Amino acid sequence: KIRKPFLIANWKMHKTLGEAESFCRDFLPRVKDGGRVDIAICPPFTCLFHVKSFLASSPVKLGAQNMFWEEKGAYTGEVSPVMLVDAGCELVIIGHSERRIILGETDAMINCKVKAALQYGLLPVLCVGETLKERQEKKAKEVVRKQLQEALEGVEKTENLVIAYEPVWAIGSGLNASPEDAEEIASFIRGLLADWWDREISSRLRILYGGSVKPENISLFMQKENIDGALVGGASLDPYSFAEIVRLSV
Ligand code: G2H
Repeated sequence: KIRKPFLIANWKMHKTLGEAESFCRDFLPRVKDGGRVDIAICPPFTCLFHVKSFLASSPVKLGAQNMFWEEKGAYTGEVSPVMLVDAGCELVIIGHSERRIILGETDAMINCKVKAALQYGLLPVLCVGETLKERQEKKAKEVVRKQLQEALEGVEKTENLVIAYEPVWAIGSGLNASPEDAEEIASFIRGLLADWWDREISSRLRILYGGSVKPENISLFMQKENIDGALVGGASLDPYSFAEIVRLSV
């Protein structure tokens, strides 16, 4: 593959400090040579700084699952890009469907977050994906195109971007998309970016699949031309299963 595989653990709202520490002790020795694959862990905010302390001599990067777009101010309950950088983050997940659906995050908010991440030197991992109803109505591409277009409105072409295609119906459901369906959308996304930006940049951007990825199915996704890795939820909570996913992704 021309693009280096990227495996990102999205812990969602899981793990106390103690549990995060025990994950690191079991997981990190299994991924010592980070040469062939990029790996990141996105713990909840409360664990970021603690997890960072274990990553010092490891190739694993630290990421957050969300952030606000302002640097500081009266935004009760929010966390800024500067705070994430300060805690040791290099990347941030933006626009995950759980935030869109449960927390009411809009494409306009996601656009502000993508811009803020780039401005403060964080790699945005932008999530897009259709619901089951939209897929059944054959609107998957239309939905993904709109989400991407609005999230990237006014964003200068950049290589500092990762796109995660996560069909909502495949998330945490145990029902993964077929690798063929995922590849079809990944290739559609790469085509859109080639049109909007340019072919050169689009061929270098990493597009990940997310939704019930596990050791049993990761290789099928990685075999696809336009899928360059995965955003892993449930299966990333267990250090052995996430290490196995990393091992099987190259
Ligand atoms: C999709 C994915 C990680 P899971 O949300 O972002 O979660 O692997 O549990 O489906």
